[in-house]
Formats: sequence, structure tokens, C-alpha cells
Amino acid sequence: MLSLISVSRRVVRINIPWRRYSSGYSDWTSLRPHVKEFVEKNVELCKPAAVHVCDGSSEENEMLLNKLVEQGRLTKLTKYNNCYLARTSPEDVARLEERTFICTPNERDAIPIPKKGIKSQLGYWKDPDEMETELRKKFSGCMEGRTMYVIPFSMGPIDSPLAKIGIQLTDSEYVVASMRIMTRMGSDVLKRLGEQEKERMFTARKDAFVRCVHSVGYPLPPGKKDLEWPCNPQDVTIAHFLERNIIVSYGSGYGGNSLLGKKCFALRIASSIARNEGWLAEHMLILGITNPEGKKRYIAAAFPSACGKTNLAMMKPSLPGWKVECVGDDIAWMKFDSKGQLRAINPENGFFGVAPGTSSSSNPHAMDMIKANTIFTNVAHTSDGGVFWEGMEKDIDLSNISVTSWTGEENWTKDSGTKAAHPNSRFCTPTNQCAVIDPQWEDSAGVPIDAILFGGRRPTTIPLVYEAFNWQHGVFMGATMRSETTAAAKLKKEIRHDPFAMKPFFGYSFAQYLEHWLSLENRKAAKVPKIFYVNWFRKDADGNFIWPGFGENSRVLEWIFRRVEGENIAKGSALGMVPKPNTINMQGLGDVDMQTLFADNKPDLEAEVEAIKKFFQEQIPEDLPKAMKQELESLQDRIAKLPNADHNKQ
Ligand code: GTP
Ligand code: SPV
Ligand code: MN
Repeated sequence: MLSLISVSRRVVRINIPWRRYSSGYSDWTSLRPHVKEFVEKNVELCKPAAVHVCDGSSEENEMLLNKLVEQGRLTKLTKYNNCYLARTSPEDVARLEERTFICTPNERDAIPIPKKGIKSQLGYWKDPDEMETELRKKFSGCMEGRTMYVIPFSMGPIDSPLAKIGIQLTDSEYVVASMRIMTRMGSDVLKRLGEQEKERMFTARKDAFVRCVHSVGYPLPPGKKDLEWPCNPQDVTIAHFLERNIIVSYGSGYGGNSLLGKKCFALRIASSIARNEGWLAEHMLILGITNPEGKKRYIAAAFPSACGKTNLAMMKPSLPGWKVECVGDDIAWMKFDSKGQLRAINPENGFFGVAPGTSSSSNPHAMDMIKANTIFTNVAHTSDGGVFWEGMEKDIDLSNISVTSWTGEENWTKDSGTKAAHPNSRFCTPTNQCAVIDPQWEDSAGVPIDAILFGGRRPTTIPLVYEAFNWQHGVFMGATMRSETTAAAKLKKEIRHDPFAMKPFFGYSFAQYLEHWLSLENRKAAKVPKIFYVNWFRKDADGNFIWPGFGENSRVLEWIFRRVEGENIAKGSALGMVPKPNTINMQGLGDVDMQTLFADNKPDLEAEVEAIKKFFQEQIPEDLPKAMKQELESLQDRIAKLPNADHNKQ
């Protein structure tokens, strides 16, 4: 079995170069026996020059940030308060989906078996033993010349019964500093782990914590020069061992590849745990919305990467009297309580948000919060010590300052023919700095969810908003989501299937995932929320967005809110329930072509059905739930009944 990272009963005595600090960072003697064993095993394998157990203190953080500045990996941004800029290797800028694997003994448990001769689009599987052999080679001596950091972290508030603990080993200081923002990290987590073990009568359960091992994959034997941004792009491998709650990541230092609490743990591993325990771990924002009368509802929304979650989660509504507050912008853990109410927590503690497009007109709350304690990655640097990216043109006067692009190109201008910031450049900011953070955001019971939204980037075919006829139809809407690819992953531009916005993040087979979602309706006393589909990205004949988006999306949220309250403002259409004429509040909004935004174009819808049919037949030929086939047939029938000419809905 996995000797690389598993816990054996035999305690290995090796001479570990534990780094001790007089300043009070955690030292190794504070580790629980099975944590110590996990660390020792990997020290033996990775051969770091030193080991540092992170306590999460500000003193420790300062030491790490200073080290990163000294190494030339971070630049202090003098215009702001405690903000830094990192520039990665141009080869290490996004998630690598085709190098990301789910490892289960049985392939069928990881991905649906596709039709013969067809490659699966629903994830990548590898045999755990084979993967272990491959990783053992890669990790052997991989931390030579570097420090191994031990990061104890909690996904969810440390004392929440819904929270889960992980321990990440890494040889990247950038990862430690980012994990400190994105998770609750440090000594308190080790303390909690100790308490949990006592509660469990001293039995170290295999699932007491999720084991995470990460290396940039660039060892430094004596005499070898370090890279500016060490990584090993040719050899990237990100593996999830489901049976043993283990995550191993090699070769990349960026984003979801290396901050293992995020996609690897809180989505892939957690979605699989959730299925077994009867809850959900989803790629969803969570927001609270209050109407002018003071009534509040919570909404969760799944949009694919770089399709608008962060923006919607903290939007400033253009509609007077409405308020939106943010619980989370990327991941939701949701569970039915004893009364059958679905409740959600945000397991994260920070935002890792897309920078380009963020401005004081599109997302004023984000622009305010990123001026302190933020690590920016791959944005442009201004000569007055600030940042710049595409979309910020109106926020900053560039006439007297110069811009250095993310690749280091000096005196960059918009005529340079290059991008100032990488399209997947990001800000990493503590959640509690958001001015519209919801008062309940750390409530350990979670917030009550009354509506779930799906959405994506669809230039044609899909209307601004529609509602599911019922739960089963809603699950079909999630299952058949398609969206234009974005810079969040290294992919060619196309419209691809991204069911539930989880295509890159399923921790187990999508067929089993569908069964799980369908079954929720039949849970005892479960009140399933209403489901909607939104599309902010429909384009006109000239290729411009028809809908103004951002704060104006509050008009769509208002319609959804009123539907949740039971108002009779929807009517049937081929896809689902759409707004009756004039039920979307257009007050104060200039001319918007609502005809085109809601147009049912029969040939487009027929092509959509064909794409879905092909997807189901090729990707899930054996295990597709019957309910999904029924929904597809019903949709096809409804579309067949549409008149042949364009038929406008508003
Ligand atoms: P991940 O962090 O990758 O999961 O992305 P996300 O879903 O949180 O997307 P985000 O809110 O960061 O938006 C990504 C890009 O879409 C940014 O450039 C935004 O400016 C843009 N965007 C967001 N909302 C809208 C909208 O309503 N209309 C338009 N046209 N663009 C939008
Ligand atoms: C996404 O791609 O959906 C992200 C960014 O939120 S990353 O953490 O890199 O996955
Ligand atoms: Mn995301």
C-alpha cells in the first residue's frame, strides 16, 4: 500500500532537521503521534533541508513574506497596506485539468465509463497503485535544499461541526502565505485535532485529517541555482486518493493546483465524503439578499470558473432598496438540517478572485477590500507601487505613471499588443475584509438556502433567466450546463459541457453524483430549494453583451426572489418557466433588447438537444439515471412544438 504518505503503525526513527524557532512557532513535539508520523514519512522521502511547523502567527507570516521578497518572488506594493505582487513562470498560470486525477481501485467510481473509443470529458482516473509508483519517483528527494512547511488548516470555522481539518506539507513559501489567507491555519487547528482525538477515545481515525502533500518539483542539490518561480510544468500531477483522503500535488505552485484546501479538498475529496454522508460540496457562491421590505433569503449559485461567482456574491444592486451580502464566492458545503431545511457554509476564509474585469464600476466592494493584506498574482505593476489590469482603465490615471506587465515588460501601454495582466491573474484577500460580508457568514449551522442558480457563458440559445418545473428538471438543468471555456484552465476556446460547474472538480463519478442529487428530493422531510438558470452573457449580432450584468443582475435576482415568495410571474416555455411579460423590473435601465435576451430560436434549441444527447450517449452510455433520459425526451418534445419562425418571449 501507499508507504509514501499513508500512516503505518511502525514509527520510523529518523534524524529530522526540525527547524526550531525561539519566537514560538509550533515545534514538532506539539504534533499528535499520527501527524508526526505523516510528516516523518514524507521527510524521509522528500529529504528537505529543514522542517517548519506553521503556527499561523503574524510574526511567522511576516518572516515568510520577507523571505519571499528577499528571494525576489514577491514585490511589496507600496501604494497599499501590506500587499504584495507575485509573478509566476508563464508556464504555471492556471489549473491543469488533464494532469488532475481521481484514484480509486474501480475506474467506474471515479468517472462514468465512456463509449468505446471516446475519451471521457468528466475527469481523469488512474489506478492508485500505479499512481503511487509514479509519485514515489517524483517525490524522492524533491525537497532537497528547501524547507518543508507543515500547514495545519481547517476548512470551515474551527469549532463548526461541519468543518474538516487538513494538513498540507509544501516546499513553497508562497503557498504557505496564500493558505494563511484562504483557510483558518495554524496552532489552533492542531489543538482542535487533539481535542477531536480525545473525544474519540484516543483512537486516531483514518479520516481525522485530510493528508495533503505538495511540492513545486524543483529540488536544489548543492550548487544548483534556484528559479525565479520554481515549478516543473512538464511533470505536473495532482492526485486524489479517495479511499484514504489523501491529496498529492507535484510540479505547480499556482492556484487550485497548489492551495490544496480549495478545489482538491473542499470540492473533490469533500464531494465524495458528502455523497457518503448525505450532503453536498459544490462549486457555488452563497449570498444573502434582502428586499426593500426587509425580508431576507439566501441563494447558492454554480457558475463555471471565471463566469461570475465572485461578482454576483458581493454585487452592489442597482435596484434601490435591495441589499446583497456575501457568505462565500466559490465553494458551498450544504446539508439538510433536522427540519429539512438546506443549510450552507463557506469552507474558505479568503477570496482567490479573478483580477481582470474587476473595477469600481463592476465590483466596487472587491476594489475596496483588496487594498490591504492581499497577495496579487500575475497582475501588472505601476510605477507608484500599485497594480493594474484590463478593466481598471477608468480607475487609474496612467498619464503620469508607467506600467510593467505581468511578464515584466516595462513601459507597457494598451498599444503594446500584449496583456497587462494574465487573464487568470488573481487577488488573494481575507474574506472578512469584504464590506458586505454577511453577518451570518461564520454561523456554524450554516445559512438557509432557498434557491439554487446554475449558469454559464452562453452567447446564444440560453435566455437571461428561467426556472425549473421541478427538482428533477432542475437536476437536468445542472447536468446539461454548457459554457464557453475561460482562462481559469489551460484550454482552447470552445463551448464545452460543464455539468454543475463541477466538470474539473468531481471527486467521484458524475453518474453517481446525479443519483445523489436526484435522491435528495426523497430524503425524509427535505424541502428542496427552487432551481433557476441564468445567463448574463448572451451576445448580439455584433458580438456585444446584450445584458449590462454586474449590479444590474439584481433585477434578475429580484424576479427569482419573488418566485421564491410564490408570486405568479412565470409562464411555461420550451426550456422551463420564464418571466411573464414586464415582470423583470426595468426601471431606470436604458434600452435593453429583451426580445433577443429571451428569444427561443428553434434551430439553436434543436442543436442544443443534439449536443446534450451526444454528450449523454458518448460520456455516460451505461450509468445515466433514467430520469435524465426522460427529461431529455420531454425537452425534445417541447422544442418540437415550437413554431418554426423565431418566437419571441417578451
Ligand atoms: P472563479 O474564481 O474562476 O471560480 O471565477 P468566478 O466564477 O468567481 O468569476 P468572477 O466573478 O471572478 O468573474 C470572472 C470574469 O467575468 C471577470 O472578468 C468579470 O468581470 C466577468 N463577469 C462577472 N460577472 C459578469 C456579468 O454579469 N457580465 C459580464 N459581462 N461579465 C461578468
Ligand atoms: C477556479 O478555477 O474555479 C478557481 C481558481 O476558483 S483555482 O483555485 O485556481 O481553481
Ligand atoms: Mn472557482
